[in-house]
Amino acid sequence: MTNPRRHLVRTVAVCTLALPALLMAGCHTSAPTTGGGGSTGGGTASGGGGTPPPLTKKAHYVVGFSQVVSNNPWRIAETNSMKAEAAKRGDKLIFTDATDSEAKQIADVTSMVAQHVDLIFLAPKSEKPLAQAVLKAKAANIPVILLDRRVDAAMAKPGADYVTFIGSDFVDQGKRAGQWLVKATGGKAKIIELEGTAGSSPAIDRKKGFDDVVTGQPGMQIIASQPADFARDKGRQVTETLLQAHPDVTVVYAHNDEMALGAISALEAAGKKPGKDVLVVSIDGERDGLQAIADGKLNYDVQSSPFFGPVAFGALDSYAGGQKVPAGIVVHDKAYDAANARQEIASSY
Ligand code: GYE
Repeated sequence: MTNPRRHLVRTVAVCTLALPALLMAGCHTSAPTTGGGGSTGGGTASGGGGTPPPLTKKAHYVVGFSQVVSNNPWRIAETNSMKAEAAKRGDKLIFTDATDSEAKQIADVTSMVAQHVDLIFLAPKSEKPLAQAVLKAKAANIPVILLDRRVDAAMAKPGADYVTFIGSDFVDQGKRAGQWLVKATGGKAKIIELEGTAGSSPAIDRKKGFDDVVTGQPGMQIIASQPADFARDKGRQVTETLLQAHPDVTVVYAHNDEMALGAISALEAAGKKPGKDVLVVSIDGERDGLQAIADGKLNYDVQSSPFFGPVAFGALDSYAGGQKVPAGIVVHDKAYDAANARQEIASSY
């Protein structure tokens, strides 16, 4: 079976080599690059076989964008990027917000299928339930491009059941957060980990990348790890509860900025100084996150770029033009700390 992560790793290596001009546009900092390879063969809708449905080249397209939720700046920046790119091209974007509900997101995709859109951009909530939505679209002969989260590769495969996955290397993001902490703490830490939405690819992979680094450090220990749904309020509530059982915590690692910001409030309410008594590391690079670094409350933030519009529509064009679209298009992310956060605030979201 093809391992999607291998596509992602290969991607980085081929980024600087000759690639279609449209996709090369993503080969600089914080924008997507290309890699991997699609499979070919006869089509089935059961998953794991054939090729994605074809897309006929047109002057203008009607496309769906199924967003998972709109409760934070990262999601809003992504939506704005998709809407702006569609408007610039004169394409029609049918937008839906699943309000973080898997059932609603499946219904949203089903409704796009019923409207016979040309292609569906899907930012799936979780890996398994949303694989079904991908297969439904495939059965209706509508190609899908996944944005920012994957679906389970055993249920639906890039290059076969859907065109491609465009997004960050989440394992690497978690690893970078862990490596920074090893340096900052000299390998000594008691860590609370706030996980993203259970069953979502960034939560699974950001945990894996980070935990792998920590496991190799005898003086570092994850004393509690719990989902807080990528949400600020939940991040605050979960941290509040965990602090009662673990007042000896020295680090909070959050899978996104929103949860880190919630944790910062909880730490302050408990009389601790976030960024000093308890180090806080996170992922995303929202404006509020960068401001928290400038304020000395967040220590390190690995970027996860939400600006998918140009690359998403670039991949659509390549696919419609009959070019081979790689199975994975990886976003390259930078990182923020006290040395650069302040000057990045103005251009953040
Ligand atoms: O980090 C988080 C969001 O899927 C990469 O989801 C995305 C993550 C992002 O809600 O803030």
